[in-house]
Amino acid sequence: MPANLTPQYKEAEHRFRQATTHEEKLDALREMLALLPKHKGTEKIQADLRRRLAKLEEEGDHAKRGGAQRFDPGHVRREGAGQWVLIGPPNAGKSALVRALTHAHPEVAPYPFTTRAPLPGMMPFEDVQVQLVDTPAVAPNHTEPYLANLVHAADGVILVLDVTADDVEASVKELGALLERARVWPASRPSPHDASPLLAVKPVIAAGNKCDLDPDGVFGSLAQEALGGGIPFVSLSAEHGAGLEDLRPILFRELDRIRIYAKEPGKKPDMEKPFVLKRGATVHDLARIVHKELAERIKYARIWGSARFDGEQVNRDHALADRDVVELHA
Ligand SMILES: Nc1nc2c(ncn2[C@@H]2O[C@H](COP(=O)(O)OP(=O)(O)OP(=O)(O)O)[C@@H](O)[C@H]2O)c(=O)[nH]1
Ligand SMILES: [Mg+2]
Repeated sequence: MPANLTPQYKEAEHRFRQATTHEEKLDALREMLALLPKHKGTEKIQADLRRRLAKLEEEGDHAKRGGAQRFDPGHVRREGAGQWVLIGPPNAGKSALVRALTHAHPEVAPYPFTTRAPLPGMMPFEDVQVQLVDTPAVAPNHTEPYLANLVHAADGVILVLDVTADDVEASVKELGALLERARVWPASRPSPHDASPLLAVKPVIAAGNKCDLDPDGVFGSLAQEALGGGIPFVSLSAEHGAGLEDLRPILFRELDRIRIYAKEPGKKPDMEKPFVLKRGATVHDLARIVHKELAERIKYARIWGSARFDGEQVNRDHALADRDVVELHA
């Protein structure tokens, strides 16, 4: 039986996926449960949401009993156009990659378990910034339990592999198990039938690092084979720079975001700092992030870019396109 989920429910679900704090998650989940149509076709979803809610409430109680708020390494505040979390076995080059692509300076060292806590850095791409989060290694019996939360809340996941390592296949299995614990499903693979609404479908890509030690690409091909189909694979060298410029645009594109330049009537648009929205966002969505109050009053917009002609007037439900210049009219 189809679940017939309403747009309001889907909006709450979207908020749940975007939530990074415990309170935001609880709020969104309670709303999802309240808005879920209650019938036979949604029984499984109801049970799933209730279970998750009970777990979150219990975690909240624990935190309260623990007194003052503790630093939670399982939450890194999302900044910029979107957040990618890098996961991989020890020594794969996760920190070297974050160092090469962002202004952050995580420690890079030739021994395992160098990185002890998540560390975010911002990667410039054209006129936006994309957040990359370096993390401690994933290894049997050594994986930090909070990594599953971090991966679940991210907008995308980069599996970093040293293609020359002799245990690539075991590492891929370990990473697959972490994705499963995190309830993450790679967007590029066909969704499983009867998927739980709490399964987070998001881009998962692989970075085949240390390609400088693999001139014929033989190890790279083996790593790709170990990953199986449906995971985009970028061959690169974090230390020597090969492939990095291929990776940047992929990291922005896979987030499925659009950049919008706002303009006031009679003035030039601000081409320096675009607003970043989900693909499919409308004039009304833009108004909401420009100014909440404005969103209620917005009547129409003029668009330069994807419009049929410059300055075309469109209504508030019009879907915007990447790099549109938009003038909002209340
Ligand atoms: N040849 C080569 N060595 C690399 C490359 N990237 C990283 N390394 C080396 O690999 C070792 C591990 O790099 P890190 O960036 O510390 O690896 P990590 O995945 O962060 O490791 P942990 O924090 O221990 O999990 C270091 O000695 C780096 O110099 C690369 O592209 N080519
Ligand atoms: Mg590291």
